[in-house]
Amino acid sequence: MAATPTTPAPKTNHIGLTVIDYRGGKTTLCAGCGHNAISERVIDAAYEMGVQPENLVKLSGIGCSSKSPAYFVSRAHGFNAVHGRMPSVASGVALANHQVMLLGISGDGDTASIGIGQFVHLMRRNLPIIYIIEDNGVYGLTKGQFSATADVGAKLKTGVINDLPPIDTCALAIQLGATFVARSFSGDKRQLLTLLKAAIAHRGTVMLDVISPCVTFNDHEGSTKSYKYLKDHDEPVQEIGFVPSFENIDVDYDPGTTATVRMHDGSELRLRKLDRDYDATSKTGALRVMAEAHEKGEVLTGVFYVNTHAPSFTELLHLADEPLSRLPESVVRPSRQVLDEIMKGLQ
Ligand SMILES: Cc1ncc(C[n+]2csc(CCOP(=O)(O)OP(=O)(O)O)c2C)c(N)n1
Ligand code: SF4
Ligand SMILES: [Mg+2]
Repeated sequence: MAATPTTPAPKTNHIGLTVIDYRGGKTTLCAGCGHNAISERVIDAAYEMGVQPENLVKLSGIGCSSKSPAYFVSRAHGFNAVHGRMPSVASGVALANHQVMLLGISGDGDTASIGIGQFVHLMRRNLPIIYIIEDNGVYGLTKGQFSATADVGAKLKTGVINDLPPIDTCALAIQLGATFVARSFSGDKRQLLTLLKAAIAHRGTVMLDVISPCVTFNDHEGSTKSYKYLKDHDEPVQEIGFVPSFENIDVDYDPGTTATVRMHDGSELRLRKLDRDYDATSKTGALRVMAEAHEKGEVLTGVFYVNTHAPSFTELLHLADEPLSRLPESVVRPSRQVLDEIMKGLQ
């Protein structure tokens, strides 16, 4: 008698979850929007790294990009903040519970226009957060006006030309103190996935600017954030490899041309040199190379700067091991006697 065929058990990650456990709701963004590809990579990275969904806090502001957290890891916590104000909500979450993993999704408008004040202060604190800008150079949700990351000379569909210089969010983040700064392209599956996995292993501010074409308002001839422009001008500064701590670290690599960065959890980030000599541990070197590339109209991608030694904001504050949100009132509330003494001191 022939054996009854059995359905193979679904593949699981090292915490026993399947990729389905990391999915979100069905996207309502336009078909082909770069933001959808980023959500897919977040799902893959969270699955491959074995992120505990209930330990993840997804935060965003307002925009098509800021809707994205609804489309991945439904089992996580989520907070959709006011336009450009996600960093202050994220800071509050990190202080209330420094054991959760923060993932902020913003847009170029949300970050570099209305939210720039909050963004710069977030970057200088090195708060443990992965902050992703889904960067399409326009305000997609409000029908495609230029944002502050649009390049000089970029053209809208209506023929309007941008004559203001862009804010380079990566250069700004490096200058201000973020400790893992990278740029990628939503169409580069491999590079983006590797960067996201390394970002999960980092403890400090990860600022990841992902060029993410808006197919409805900014994917035409004359745009510098279109799929075609990126395909023609994307210049990776290095080839990126990542070996998570729970995998066999002894995989072959060429140490002569590869710089290895050991991440906080013991994982290894391997940066293999390409044509140009790029040192991702030098702030000044990174800023110079980025400025030179900008003058040539190249879109550099890869890890621009990484520093695994700087203390994160929560370490600087010497917070108690037990998260504030879990401490009982009997511990966090001063007694009547203590309050009376304080009041006496004020008289
Ligand atoms: C306080 C406030 N001002 C303005 C708006 C209108 N508004 C909504 S989304 C948006 C810009 C979104 O652009 P971006 O962050 O780049 O996201 P995208 O839609 O391009 O992904 C603006 C100006 C708003 N919702 N709230
Ligand atoms: S309008 Fe642009 S940014 Fe918004 S969902 Fe559509 S393609 Fe994406
Ligand atoms: Mg935008």
